[in-house]
Amino acid sequence: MMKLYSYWRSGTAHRTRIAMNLKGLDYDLQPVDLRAGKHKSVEFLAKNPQGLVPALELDDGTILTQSPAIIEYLEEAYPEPPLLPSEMRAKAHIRAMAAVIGCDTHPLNNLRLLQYQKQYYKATEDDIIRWTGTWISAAFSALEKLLASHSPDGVFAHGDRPGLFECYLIPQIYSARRFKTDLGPYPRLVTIDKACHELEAFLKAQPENQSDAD
Ligand SMILES: N[C@@H](CCC(=O)N[C@@H](CS)C(=O)NCC(=O)O)C(=O)O
Repeated sequence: MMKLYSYWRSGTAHRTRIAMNLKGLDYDLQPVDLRAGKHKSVEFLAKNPQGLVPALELDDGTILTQSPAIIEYLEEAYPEPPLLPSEMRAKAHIRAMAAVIGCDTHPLNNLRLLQYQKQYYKATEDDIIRWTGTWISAAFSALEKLLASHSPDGVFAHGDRPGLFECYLIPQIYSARRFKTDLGPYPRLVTIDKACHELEAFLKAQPENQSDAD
């Protein structure tokens, strides 16, 4: 069985768990305690020299890293059900919206950046909330507009099922709530979040439902 190296509150591990659940894949969850610094251990660095979760160990021992690469691998190795639309332009729009979160938002709010700001710039909790809120709000404002122009109908970003975009969005909304970002201006995103939380694949991936959650 595939092994997923994960941390319950990691947004990137969360998005990978959702993708695996949407595809109905079984995996053995291997918790890596970020707060205890286990991602910097010799054992874990041998699996991922970047010292970041997630990492996915395949049945033959191959280790994949970087959640976008892992999810693209899963999409190719297990095409059904697809996470991406088949039409090329629709696919590009979905990938772009996922990248708003994956490339331009999550990295700015990651644990190591926040720890660095606290250590070297003496950032307070208020500073951190302002920082994270700034980038989350910028992304969510753009996503509301992108969804309105690319997917004006229905609940999800494409069709009547969640896919790649929702894998990225739901962990980012979880993080936005954690950092006290006001979600009032983003009604479509909140509607998508609500609809996803009625689905088993998302509930099973929720941080609080992980074996290493505290
Ligand atoms: N681009 C990477 C980012 C992975 C990443 O930043 N993981 C975080 C958890 S969400 C982590 O391991 N952080 C450890 C740290 O910041 O020290 C991916 O998508 O897999």
